[in-house]
Amino acid sequence: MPRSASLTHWGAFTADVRDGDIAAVSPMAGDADPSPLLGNLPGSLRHRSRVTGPAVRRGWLESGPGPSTRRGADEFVAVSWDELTELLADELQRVVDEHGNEAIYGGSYGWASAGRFHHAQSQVHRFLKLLGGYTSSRHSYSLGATGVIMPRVVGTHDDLFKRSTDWNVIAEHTDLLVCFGGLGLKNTGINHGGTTAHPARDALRRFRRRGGRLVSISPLRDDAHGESDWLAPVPGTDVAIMLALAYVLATEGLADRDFLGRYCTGWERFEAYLLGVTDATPKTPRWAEDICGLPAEQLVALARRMAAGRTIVTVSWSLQRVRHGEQAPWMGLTLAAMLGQIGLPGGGFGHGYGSMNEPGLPPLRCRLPYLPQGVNPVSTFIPVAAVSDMLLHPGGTHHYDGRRLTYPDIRLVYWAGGNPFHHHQDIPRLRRALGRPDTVVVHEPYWTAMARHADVVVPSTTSFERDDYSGSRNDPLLVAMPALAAPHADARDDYATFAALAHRLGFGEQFTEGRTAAQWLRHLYDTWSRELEFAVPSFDEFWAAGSLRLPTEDGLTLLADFRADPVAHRLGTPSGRIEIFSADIDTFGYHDCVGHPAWFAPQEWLGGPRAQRFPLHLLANQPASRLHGQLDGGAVSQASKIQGREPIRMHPDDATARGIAAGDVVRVFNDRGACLAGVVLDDGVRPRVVQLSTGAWYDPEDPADPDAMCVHGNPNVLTADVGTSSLAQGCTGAHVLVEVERWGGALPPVRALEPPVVARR
Ligand SMILES: Nc1nc2c(c(=O)[nH]1)N[C@H]1C(S)=C(S)[C@@H](COP(=O)(O)OP(=O)(O)OC[C@H]3O[C@@H](n4cnc5c(=O)[nH]c(N)nc54)[C@H](O)[C@@H]3O)O[C@H]1N2
Ligand SMILES: Nc1nc2c(c(=O)[nH]1)N[C@H]1C(S)=C(S)[C@@H](COP(=O)(O)OP(=O)(O)OC[C@H]3O[C@@H](n4cnc5c(=O)[nH]c(N)nc54)[C@H](O)[C@@H]3O)O[C@H]1N2
Ligand SMILES: [Mo]
Repeated sequence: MPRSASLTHWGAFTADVRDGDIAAVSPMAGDADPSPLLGNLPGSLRHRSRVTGPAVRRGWLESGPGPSTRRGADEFVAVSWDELTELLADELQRVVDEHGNEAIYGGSYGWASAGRFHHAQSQVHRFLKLLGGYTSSRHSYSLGATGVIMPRVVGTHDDLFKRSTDWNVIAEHTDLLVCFGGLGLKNTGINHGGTTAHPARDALRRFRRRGGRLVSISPLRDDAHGESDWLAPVPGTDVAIMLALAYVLATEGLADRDFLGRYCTGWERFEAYLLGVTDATPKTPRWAEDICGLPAEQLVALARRMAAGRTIVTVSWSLQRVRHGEQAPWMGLTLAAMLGQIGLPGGGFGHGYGSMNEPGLPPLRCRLPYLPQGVNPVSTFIPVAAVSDMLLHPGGTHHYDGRRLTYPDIRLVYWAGGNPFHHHQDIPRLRRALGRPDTVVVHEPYWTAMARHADVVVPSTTSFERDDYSGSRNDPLLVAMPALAAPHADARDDYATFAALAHRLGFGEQFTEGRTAAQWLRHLYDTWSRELEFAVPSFDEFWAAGSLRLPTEDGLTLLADFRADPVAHRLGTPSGRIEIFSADIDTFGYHDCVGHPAWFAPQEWLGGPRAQRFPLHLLANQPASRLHGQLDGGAVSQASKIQGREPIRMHPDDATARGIAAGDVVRVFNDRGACLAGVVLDDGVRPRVVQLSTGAWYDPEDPADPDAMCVHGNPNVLTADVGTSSLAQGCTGAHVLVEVERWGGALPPVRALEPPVVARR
């Protein structure tokens, strides 16, 4: 591999580098289905939106730390690296001395970039632990509900993705793939840490050639790749559909009662609910039809088809990123248990095929090199999506997974490698929350909205401006990432920033252990290779070769061990079995998550009263044109924009009814906020559904007004900041009700990619 090779979360590539920037990229040879997102890389290293040097908000510099409504609107002042280190170290020390380490919020959620050593989350968390600790966050925006419900009912959530049924097993054995949330290939380009194999498209081709059929249950036709049976329900009603399918299986003698008795607990409690014994509402296909809009006959036919062959029920991750998001994966698992094929090749349950390039890919037989993280002396944490709540309500309490948690009083927010203006819901509320702490620190390569809302902006290198290596648990290659270019302007590695801070704060030796970044790379590799049960080349040989192939566990079937021997391989649940009824959850007494999977009407859905005011259901899904907000200025992302705005897809009938034409700019709004977007018409979108992906950089028309319209199309100005339920408190950003109207006024310019003014002193 030539020296200009590197790795991103969406694939490995070789680059032509000219004038310190990536000029062109080619996918790594051998990638079966390279991600189009590689096209966002050229021009990204010297892009005008890069942070060129350390900067401090003028109000903070002149008036000192304290709550402020000026975050996001104030001017920045350039400071030297020495000044920045001194200011920041002193402020960290002040907060620790006056308020204790708990007053630092270091959850710092976000994807950052590929790289085992320079990974921003690993660096910031290690640094803050050595500082004496910080309030942390649990779980992810990706899998907030799953991360809590699935360990309780199947004993794991990780194994559902990392030890899932292999794509090859599906291609060879599955007759029917029933995909709740579809099986879109737009998402399977990506895996955290980097990915070099993209087998999904080819596996689906082989599956179809063998006669396999795919049923895509999704409001969007293109959530299924290739030929499939498309069922387009009302969004948010999948649990009702699953219950109706379960009802047919239970009442037509198609449920595998041996499997339910041997491998599960609580079937009877659930059956009483299913049949309406406990609530006088049998969950019949007719009942579900009124909720989901799919004809009852279609549901009956689907249930019978599912029982007639080898079937996988797979639930996309999006279905748990909504209010009551615990229910869809739990009910999907229950439905698969009723079919009795869990643990059989090509049958059973899946979670996230089509969500990530992870389910279906064989896991490594070893771990990857890792930076030791140490222990956080502070035990206070929040469910990750409770960040605004925490900042707004110090001392407030909330339910979480059977406990009652109290919010700490946060004085300093530290972010490195994530963008809350990308990931968090209800941006107007987030802006008010970010006004509360004394200090907001952000490490960023780019002037994202989060950087613009910081008091202290620390310019980071990108992953292409430093040596590193990376890989992921479900990819066979460890890939060397030699720097492609020198750091842009005055940017520094996060490691160098933390090392300087640690030295000034008196724990430099512990943080660096006396190693430079280059020495760490070698050290982590050498330590790792000594722990392996097989031999690998020396670090120098690996670096020269550019990549290293690691052994994988091929041909897995999810829960095959458990099926073969449920005693020896008992699950990590209280019963050791799949819990269709969870006595623990039942005892929590939550009104919004009971002891068995159940249908709860959401707040943001077309069947509820709110839809009279905001009659369109917006899907804020993952963008096909980039990873989250990363490289929004890249060519692929920019090519998707309409008059510079993020595209919103809608059904032609909904557009006509509002006097809207393709290519128009529209205002998308509800009672929380508004944004502009550019219209794409598509009859592959269910009527009364619109789709506006996440990731357009937040661009408030008036930066001083937290309620300002976003002129660029960030859907998180519209979404509700509420947890999935008292159980998991996961992110619910996938769905929101809106209205759309043609924008008749003058078009405000998009300024998100223009760097803010940074004054010289
Ligand atoms: N409405 C709605 N909201 C959602 C979702 C949804 O479906 N709907 N999806 C959610 C999901 S699943 C996720 S995972 C989140 C994603 O949310 P995030 O992970 O926060 O989004 P990214 O844009 O990837 O942010 C990563 C940031 O790290 C920066 N970065 C990259 N490399 C480095 C580095 O080396 N050092 C430093 N310091 N910074 C670096 C990038 O420039 C970028 O700004 O969004 C969530 N938000
Ligand atoms: N290109 C690209 N790929 C990505 C990412 C990215 O930013 N860009 N992000 C990655 C990350 S961090 C994550 S966590 C995963 C997330 O993976 P997911 O959460 O699965 O991804 P989404 O694109 O949000 O949703 C998938 C599809 O679910 C459908 N859907 C939404 N609501 C409903 C519903 O109520 N019912 C039904 N039946 N279908 C519904 C939508 O049509 C949507 O296109 O994606 C990963 N892949
Ligand atoms: Mo995610």
